[in-house]
Amino acid sequence: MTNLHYSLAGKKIWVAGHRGMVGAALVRQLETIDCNIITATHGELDLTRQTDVEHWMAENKPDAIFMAAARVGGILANDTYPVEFLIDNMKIETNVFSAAHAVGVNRMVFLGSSCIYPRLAAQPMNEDALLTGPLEPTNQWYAIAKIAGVMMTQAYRRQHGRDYISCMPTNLYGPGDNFDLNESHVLSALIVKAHQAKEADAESFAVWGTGNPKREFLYVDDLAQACVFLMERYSADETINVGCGEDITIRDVAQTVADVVGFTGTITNDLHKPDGTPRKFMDSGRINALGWHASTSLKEGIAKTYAWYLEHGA
Ligand code: GFB
Repeated sequence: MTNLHYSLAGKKIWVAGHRGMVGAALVRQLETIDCNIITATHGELDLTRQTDVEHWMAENKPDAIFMAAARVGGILANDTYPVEFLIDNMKIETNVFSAAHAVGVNRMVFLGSSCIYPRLAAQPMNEDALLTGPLEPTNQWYAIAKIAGVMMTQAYRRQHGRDYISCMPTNLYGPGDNFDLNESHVLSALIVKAHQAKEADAESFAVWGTGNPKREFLYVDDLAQACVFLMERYSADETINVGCGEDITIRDVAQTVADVVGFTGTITNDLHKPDGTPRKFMDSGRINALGWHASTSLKEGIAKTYAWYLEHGA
């Protein structure tokens, strides 16, 4: 285990995006630590409005920030709303970074996404792959905004000595996920589809695309634990991957979801929908070497997410 670099004990910690799946998991993780968590709902603070962010930051002056606020979505949402995925995320990042620096916030973890890497990067992808090739067209807008966020951490480190870092989570799922079939990521969508097919006693449900792409899935509470680990123990310019160390085809994860949900029918393919990146399996060797590993298996994570969905979403 690498040494403690920054202690959260007694600090005022802002979780930006606390109502999202990642933000809520970060709050759960931080509640196990003696620190003062501050949050702001979208109604209290619109992060796309610069002066509002400046006023809020000056009033609240957090010691450290987990920057988990973003406009997020699955492949269809990204491909449908390029303006929002690029502009809203650029505004949010620019406003938070500049206002944080202006009031002297010296510690931040910025959360990116594995889609920042080139569409056909060598697999598994390590951090050196960044900006070495063309992006996946379906989410290039979000990827550019997230790459800009990585560059913002590096710019503030270099020019102002701010101890800001960025991390690159792989595909995430878990409690608090988005279960809207048009906006959501694949795993939450498959849970909804398998559940609805079971309830309707349907013969089948459809996955988008061929089912051949592979994805790496990290349970969101494992990510939150990794983010706290990095806040406390990582300080460098380079971004750092956060993955679970194995990936799976969409076809196989759909079958795993069906098994967990208890749907025994067949799984078909909707070939009118895009496959997206063929594979985006990350090399998480650097964070593993620091002492963090994912701990929730895919089947266990799906079961926990399905239980949450039944309690809150279905
Ligand atoms: O999770 P997902 O929407 O986004 O899709 P990406 C992953 C794969 O699942 C694609 C297939 O190959 C989809 O074709 N898929 C199958 C489905 N059935 C479904 C379904 O019902 N819904 C969805 N959504 N997919 C995202 C980026 O890429 O990865 C985001 O667009 C972000 O910006 C996220 O970076 C982590 O994994 O393809």
